[in-house]
Amino acid sequence: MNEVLTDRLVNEPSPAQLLAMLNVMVTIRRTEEQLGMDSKAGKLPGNVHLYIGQEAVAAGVCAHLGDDDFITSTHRGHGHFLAKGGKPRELIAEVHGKRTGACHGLAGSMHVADLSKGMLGANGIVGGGMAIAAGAALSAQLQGRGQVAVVFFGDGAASEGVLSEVFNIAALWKLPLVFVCENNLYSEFSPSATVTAGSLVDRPRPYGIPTTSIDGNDVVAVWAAAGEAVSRARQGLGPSFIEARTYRLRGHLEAEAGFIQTKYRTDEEVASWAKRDPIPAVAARLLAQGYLAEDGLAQIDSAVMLEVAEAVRFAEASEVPDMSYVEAAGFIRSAELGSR
Ligand SMILES: Cc1ncc(C[n+]2csc(CCOP(=O)(O)OP(=O)(O)O)c2C)c(N)n1
Ligand SMILES: [Mg+2]
Repeated sequence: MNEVLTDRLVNEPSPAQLLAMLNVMVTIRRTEEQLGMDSKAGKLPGNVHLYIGQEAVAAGVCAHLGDDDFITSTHRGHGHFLAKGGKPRELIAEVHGKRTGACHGLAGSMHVADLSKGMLGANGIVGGGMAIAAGAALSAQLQGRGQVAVVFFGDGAASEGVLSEVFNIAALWKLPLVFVCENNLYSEFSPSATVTAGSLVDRPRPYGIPTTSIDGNDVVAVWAAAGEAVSRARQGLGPSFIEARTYRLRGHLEAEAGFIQTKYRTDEEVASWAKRDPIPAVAARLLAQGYLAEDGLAQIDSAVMLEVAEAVRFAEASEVPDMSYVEAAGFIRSAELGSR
């Protein structure tokens, strides 16, 4: 299946690296559970698409990236934001539409970005991050400092035409770009099999792009595949493609219970994937290796919960942006402001 990405399991993360990834995954989980509650309580100005269940993908890939590297994300972008080093309080304040948020409350859940961390943005346009990531990868190539770009996208987005264009130019120009397709088996409420022809892992093959399909709920497998892909990119060997097979444990968006009349996936299917939750799996591995105490996961969890609770208080106490703030931030000219 995999022509060039080889010897993945020879290279395992150290216990410290695995613990760091566990921390990231718990941070994503608890931050998103909070945002899910806030959404249901009507406290958010917009919708949220939660990443719960898919945390191992963002954590395993971003473990290889520094602030100088770039990522682009999707409408389901909170996990990518946090894994790339964004802070829960800046995300929570942003999703609450507050001026203390990562984008001054002007971007919200679906467009949150943190340029200081190379997080070029979530994106409400399905497939919208692909060409942006190619541009970032071209910039990295021209700078010649070994930076890489990673584009996260879903199985549904893989059928957007722009992906072919980006495959073509990335392969031709050997751009330092890593494609990470998170195949969670659904596009909104449509099972992949009803909207996706063939197999995703095969799609980059005609362009000569190395490609692999891995268990996206196994953070070690993600880490290993991403490590090779990022290393290839940093060495100037060009793009790679990773299909990470995973599952979202929540709805397509939190509000869906209010308008979806018919079930589009079975309780059994959700339950079977819940048993493959990536977080307890990592904790069990570290425990078995003697690198996590019996209550180690609970301790990580308590610390994260405190941080999230503090972030919520911070967001709730913060002001919403107003038009003068938008003007000061340089997004709009006073002449335009006057005419509104
Ligand atoms: C260009 C475009 N087409 C359609 C939509 C509506 N839409 C939002 S999310 C989504 C499904 C995306 O599925 P996938 O890429 O698998 O991501 P997932 O939601 O599973 O994470 C669609 C069709 C959109 N936002 N943008
Ligand atoms: Mg999907």
